[in-house]
Amino acid sequence: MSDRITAIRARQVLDSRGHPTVEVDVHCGETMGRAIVPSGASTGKHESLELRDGNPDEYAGRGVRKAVANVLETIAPVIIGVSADDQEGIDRTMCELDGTPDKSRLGANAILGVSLACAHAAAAVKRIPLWRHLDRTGQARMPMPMVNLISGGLHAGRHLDMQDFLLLPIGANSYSEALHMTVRVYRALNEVLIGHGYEGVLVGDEGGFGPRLQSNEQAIEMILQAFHRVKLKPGIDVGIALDVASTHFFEGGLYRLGDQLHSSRSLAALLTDWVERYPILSIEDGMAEDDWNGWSMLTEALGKRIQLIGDDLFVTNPLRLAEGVQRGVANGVLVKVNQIGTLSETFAVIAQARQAGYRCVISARSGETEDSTIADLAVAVGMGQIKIGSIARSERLVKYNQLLRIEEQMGPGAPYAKFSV
Ligand code: 2PG
Ligand code: MG
Repeated sequence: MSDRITAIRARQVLDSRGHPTVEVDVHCGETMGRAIVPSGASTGKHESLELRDGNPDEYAGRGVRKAVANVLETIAPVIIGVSADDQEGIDRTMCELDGTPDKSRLGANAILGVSLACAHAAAAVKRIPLWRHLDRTGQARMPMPMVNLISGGLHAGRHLDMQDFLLLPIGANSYSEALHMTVRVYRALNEVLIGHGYEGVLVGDEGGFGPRLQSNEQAIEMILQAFHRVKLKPGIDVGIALDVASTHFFEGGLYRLGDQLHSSRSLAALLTDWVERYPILSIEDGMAEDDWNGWSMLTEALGKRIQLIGDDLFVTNPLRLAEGVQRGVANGVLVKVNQIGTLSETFAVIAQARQAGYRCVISARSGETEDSTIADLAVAVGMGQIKIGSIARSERLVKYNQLLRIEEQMGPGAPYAKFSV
C-alpha cells in the first residue's frame, strides 16, 4: 500500500470547552489518518501562535476558519504527493511555508493538525499502532500518569490561586495499577470533600474537583485525608505534584496568593517549606515564565530534592530550553505538542532534554478532544510520565483508555517507568 498523500481535508470542530479547533484528515489512497488540535487556557506568552479568526459574530472571535483555510489552500497543495512517512520533511516544509518563528502566518493549530494527522496516516498504512510508528529509539515504555485531583487557577474559576493539585501514584508497578490507585484516591477525595461540607463540588476544565476551599494548603490537606482513607502511604505509595502556574498570579514583579504578596524569594521559601511538610515530589511553574532569577532561587532550594518542571517557562521551545539548561534552572520540561506546533520539533525538544539530563512529562492541554495522540507519543518516547488531567470527562479518559490498550499490546510485563526523585 502506498503512503503517498492523496488528499487532505480539514474542518472546524469543537473542543472540551466548546471552543472551535482544527481537525485534519490526511488520506493515502483508501487509508486515512486524523488528528484534532488541543488548546490551552493558562498559556505561556512564548508559545507558538494559535490562529483565531477574531470575528466577534462567530464563537466570540474564537473561530478557526482561517487556520482551516490555511491547511486546505496553502499546506495541502504542497504536501499532496509526498510520503506521509516523511514526517521531518513535511514538518520542515510547513515551517518554511509559514516562515515565522512562532508560526503566526499559518497558525500553529493549522500546522500541528497536519503534522499529527500525517503520523496517524503513516502508521495506518504500515498497519502498526501509532506508538510503534513513533518509537524511534526503541525505548518505548508505559508512563506513570500525573493526575489532576483538585483544580484552581484559570481552570476552575480561580477558587484557588494554584492551578493543579495532582496525584503521583509512585508505588504502582504498572500503568494499570497506577490508574486503579488513582480512581481509589479520586473517589476517596470526593467523600472527604463531602464530609467537609463541599457538596456538589463541580469539576474544573480537566475533571479535577473545583471546591471553593479556604486556601491552597487546605487542598493539600484534603488530598492527604483521601490517601489516609484508602490506606495509601504518602511518600511510598502516593505523592503529590503541584502545577503552581505562577505566571498567572504574577503582577508587577510580585506573586499574589490570596491577600498576600510574595517576592520570588519568599515564594521559593514557601514552596520549600511545603516540600518539607508534605509529600510533594514535583512542582511545575513554581515561578513565572520570565522570572529567571526566581527560577534560579527555586532550583537552588529544591532542584536536587524534587522534580521541577518548566511549562510556561520552556513552552516546548528549543531556544527557551537551551537558555534554561545554560542557566541551570528546573530539571524537567512539560511537553505540549501545540506549544511548538509540529511533531518533529517536539521530538527534537525531547531529545535535547534527554541530552541535558532533564526529565520530560508529555502533557495534554486544558482544552482537549477525543484525539488520543499524546498517549501514543508518551509511550513512544519512553520518558516515563504523562499529564492528562483527571479521570473524569471523556476527553481525558480517551487518553487513559488508549494507554490501557497499548499496555495490552505490549503484553505481560510491559515496561513501565517507576517514578523516583
Ligand atoms: C498546564 C495545562 C494543563 P493549559 O498548565 O499545565 O494542565 O493547562 O492547557 O491551560 O495551559
Ligand atoms: Mg502548567
